[in-house]
Amino acid sequence: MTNFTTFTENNYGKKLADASNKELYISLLNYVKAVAEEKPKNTAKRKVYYISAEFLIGKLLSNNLINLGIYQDVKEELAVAGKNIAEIEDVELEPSLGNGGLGRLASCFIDSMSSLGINGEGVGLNYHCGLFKQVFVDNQQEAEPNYWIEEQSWLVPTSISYDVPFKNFTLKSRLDRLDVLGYKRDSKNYLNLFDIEGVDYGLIKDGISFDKTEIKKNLTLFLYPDDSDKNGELLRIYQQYFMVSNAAQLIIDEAIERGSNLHDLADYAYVQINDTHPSMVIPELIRLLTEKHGFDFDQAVSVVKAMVGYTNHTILAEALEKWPLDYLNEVVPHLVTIIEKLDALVRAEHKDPAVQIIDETGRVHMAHMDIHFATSVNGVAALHTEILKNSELKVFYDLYPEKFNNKTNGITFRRWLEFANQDLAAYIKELIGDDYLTDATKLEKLMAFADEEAVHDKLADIKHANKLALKRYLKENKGINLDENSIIDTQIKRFHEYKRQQMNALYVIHKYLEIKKGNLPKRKITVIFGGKAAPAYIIAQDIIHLILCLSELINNDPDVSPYLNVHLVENYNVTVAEHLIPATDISEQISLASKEASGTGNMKFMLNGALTLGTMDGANVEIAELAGMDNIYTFGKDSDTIIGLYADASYVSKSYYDACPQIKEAVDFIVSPEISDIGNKERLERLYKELLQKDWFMTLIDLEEYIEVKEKMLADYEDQKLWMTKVVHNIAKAGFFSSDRTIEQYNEDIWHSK
Ligand code: 26Q
Repeated sequence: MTNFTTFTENNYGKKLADASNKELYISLLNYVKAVAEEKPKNTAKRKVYYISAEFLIGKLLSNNLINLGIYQDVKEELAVAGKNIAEIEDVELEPSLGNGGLGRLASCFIDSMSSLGINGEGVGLNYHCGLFKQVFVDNQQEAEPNYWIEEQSWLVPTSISYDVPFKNFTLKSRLDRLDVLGYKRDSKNYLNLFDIEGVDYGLIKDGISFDKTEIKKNLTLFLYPDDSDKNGELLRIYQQYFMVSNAAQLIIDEAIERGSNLHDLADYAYVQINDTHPSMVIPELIRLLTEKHGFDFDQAVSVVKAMVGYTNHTILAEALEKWPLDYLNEVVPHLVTIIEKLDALVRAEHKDPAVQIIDETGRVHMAHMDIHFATSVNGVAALHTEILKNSELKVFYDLYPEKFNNKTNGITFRRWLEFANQDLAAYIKELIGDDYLTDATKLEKLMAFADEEAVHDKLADIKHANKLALKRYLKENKGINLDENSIIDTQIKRFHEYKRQQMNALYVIHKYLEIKKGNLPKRKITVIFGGKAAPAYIIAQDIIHLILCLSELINNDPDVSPYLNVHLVENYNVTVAEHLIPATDISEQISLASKEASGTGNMKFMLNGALTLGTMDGANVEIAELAGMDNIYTFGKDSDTIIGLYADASYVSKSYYDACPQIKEAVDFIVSPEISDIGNKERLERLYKELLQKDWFMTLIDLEEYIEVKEKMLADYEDQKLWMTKVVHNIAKAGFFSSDRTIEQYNEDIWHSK
């Protein structure tokens, strides 16, 4: 392949210097696609199909250039022509095929599968509008459609198409693919995104509302439409079945093509089910084997049982899918027949009602079906897996102890360090080389520099430069004025009560009141939030509203704003994360212990030299173990205590409010005239009442200690030698959180591909 300059001249008849950023983006897109086309596919006999309703892939240009090993060359070619690669990156629209952690994890995993040369592909849906775009109006979240597919995109059309039968009609699919290029590897995989032909944008009315019954025109219009009503839930079932029926047909076709007689299908394919959203792939594979390939039922079950694994990402009861049989009967009656037979198989073996697939109210427990018919059941961090084994899924662990295993999540260092924090990556390379990009444990070599003042100084310079870059980004794109000389304290993730953004907001109130009283901090603090709330999740919207009101109040108060700023960044997405994480000092990981299965943002911050302020939850526990308790700031009740409180229903939020004047003062401020004058009384009062009367996720139980530990952290920041020593420890020990390690473990213990 020629270099980019020649490619552009040959294909577009233009010198780089004469092309616009948009033209350069299009040329780069096609250049990368041309290079990718020449790469052979991975070929190991057993192919992994990672089926997921979400792939939060982020922008692809830079990631692809880095993985091809040509990022620096292209950057220089552009620079010589007076062009800035960052401005060309800006032209790309971010695909929004995921909500949060689960979708981003799937994207890191396909990157790692390719980077390790594993024959493994993603299978999902190509949502045309994806996750909604968040806009703030009157300090409240509103949702707009996010159109991300352009005329020229990374999607590569194929001629693959299947018929997917529903009760009342059959839908034809089309398959578009993205090339998934491994880091400096001469082979590739695909992300397979199934779609329908007739998507109709005209169905969209106000915001993101649309006619949910027009399945033939809306099936891939949005990601997870609001499922608070029946039509929403039915559409979700249509989407899920469409995804897995296509996946199952692809799996069977590809296996046959590669010489399988289908009785040996498990030698050719392994299906990883990412949460329960793709669980119907189990009965669908069985249906296809029996109806189309002459298997009897028991034969089909034993083949399928040897080729699926289930990953659990949550212990929140409301996120565990239980579809009413009636709904499934309305959409996919042919699958209900199979599910009932599977349920009968389970009943013949096990009498305990807690392990049945179909419960006494006629609901299908997708996770139960997965566990009975999978070879492997895994959690996503050590603590999470222990909770699954000892409480949430204990009855199943007692039945199948051999199936349960842990696979602590990971992140791809190519995107989250090499790309997002180029100065830090270059400095690490200078210190220890860059082989950590393929063997992350090599980062440990940084331990030799933990106490070196020159290294501390350089790391501080890099952090400052990243704050300046963030300042420019926020100014240009989000209308925010960032103070680059402040301590940057960041909480970015979906808005959910269990993640406790409201606790951070109460800290902000506390700090505001302290400043008003004249207790001024040594250094200015900027508290940054980012995240979307599900449109149907009222309390989460109320929390967003409170933070936006606080932001307005505080940033405009001349007494306070020299010491404290609060920002909620609009439309948080992967691109925003790539800017925020490298500039952050304090990583907020403050979920109620036992509730955050893993977290992956926590790992990204650690790798980028932020210190964690967190509870002993999810992967924070492993961060603490690896970095050492001296190098992380932990607080709060532990998971056993919290699980105990739920078990005996003994948490009373009001008792914490009554017992601690600091807490009372902060909570009362939510309905104070200062805030009420700015905000919406109904929202603020609802949130206030929720905290005092219910507080299901126990905000107040940890608030006092949270304030105390955060203050300690801010004080420690003033001792830069101490702080930077901790920073080096964190970066050096972050190697464990490479998704390459996670994927190697999946392959070693579950997939056995290669
Ligand atoms: C379920 C039923 C109906 C509608 C929607 C859903 C639904 C949608 C999305 C349920 C769950 C999700 C997403 C879950 C998720 O992102 N979980 C996160 O997964 C990460 C990767 O393992 C973990 O790090 C996080 O701790 C976990 O919250």
